[in-house]
Amino acid sequence: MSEHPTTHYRTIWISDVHLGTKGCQATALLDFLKHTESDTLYLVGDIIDGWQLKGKWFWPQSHNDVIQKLLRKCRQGTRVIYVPGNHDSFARHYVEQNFGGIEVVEETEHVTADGRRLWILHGDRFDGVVQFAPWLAYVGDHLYTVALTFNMWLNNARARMGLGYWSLSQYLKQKVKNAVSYISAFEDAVMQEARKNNYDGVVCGHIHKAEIREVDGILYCNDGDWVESMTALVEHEDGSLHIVTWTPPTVVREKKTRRSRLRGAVVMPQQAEDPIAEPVARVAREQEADPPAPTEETGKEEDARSVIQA
Ligand SMILES: [Mn+2]
Repeated sequence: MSEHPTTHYRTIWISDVHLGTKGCQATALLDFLKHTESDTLYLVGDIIDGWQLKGKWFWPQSHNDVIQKLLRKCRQGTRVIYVPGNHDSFARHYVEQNFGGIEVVEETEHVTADGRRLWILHGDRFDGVVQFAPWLAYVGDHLYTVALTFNMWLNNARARMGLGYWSLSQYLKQKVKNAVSYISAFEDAVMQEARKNNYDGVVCGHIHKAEIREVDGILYCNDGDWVESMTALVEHEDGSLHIVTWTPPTVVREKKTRRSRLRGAVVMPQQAEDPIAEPVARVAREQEADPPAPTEETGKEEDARSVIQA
């Protein structure tokens, strides 16, 4: 049982849930969805991880429950708008259609109660203009502690093999530094594009880092993720925006459910497993994408194209 009362917001944004992966905090998200209500709920991409599901099937009951909860909210009158991301780009085939009332759009606009026009998109289209791998932001963090121990072991081994000292922690520190510059480069690129398109601000996900900040009159909001930070962006009745960090109830360990038993219960479009869907969508994006003019730091177009996908 959780001690959270039900809270009503004008709008809620969540993204980067990555249903279908072990990292997904479905139980915490379910708790959040049970205790919050909104006129509009935006699903800002990477809700279902089609990339992972293509490889190894992982779909416990709680992941199904999240989908059912979203559909139930829709039936009960919440306007649910789904803006697919790069991990669930299969859903981009359903743009302008709906799944059980959930509207699917490539990107959209939201007007706050106080009249600000916000651009709603996942954010992966900026991968082409921003270098470095975003996953390093949190992988680096955890790995760093482990690295200190591992480094000792590694260098003992290297010494035995007659090799010189090599600092893994230094290497990782550099990676973390790159991740930090990745995040600020991403935020800058998104804000620059929002300004170009005459929006007052932008709400995105993708980099798993919740944030609200304003730079020169442009509002940048990122709703974070449900893999690690368990965050959502909310709009109150007066139009003010806040990040909610959800403290999950006591974590109940989930039993891995058998694939055969679950197959029939999964609510998912068949295209999720279509190996062509993702490459096609990626090519289409690359062709369609109209990235902002390269700046000095991100000027090398060719290098930028080969960036690891978030
Ligand atoms: Mn993403």
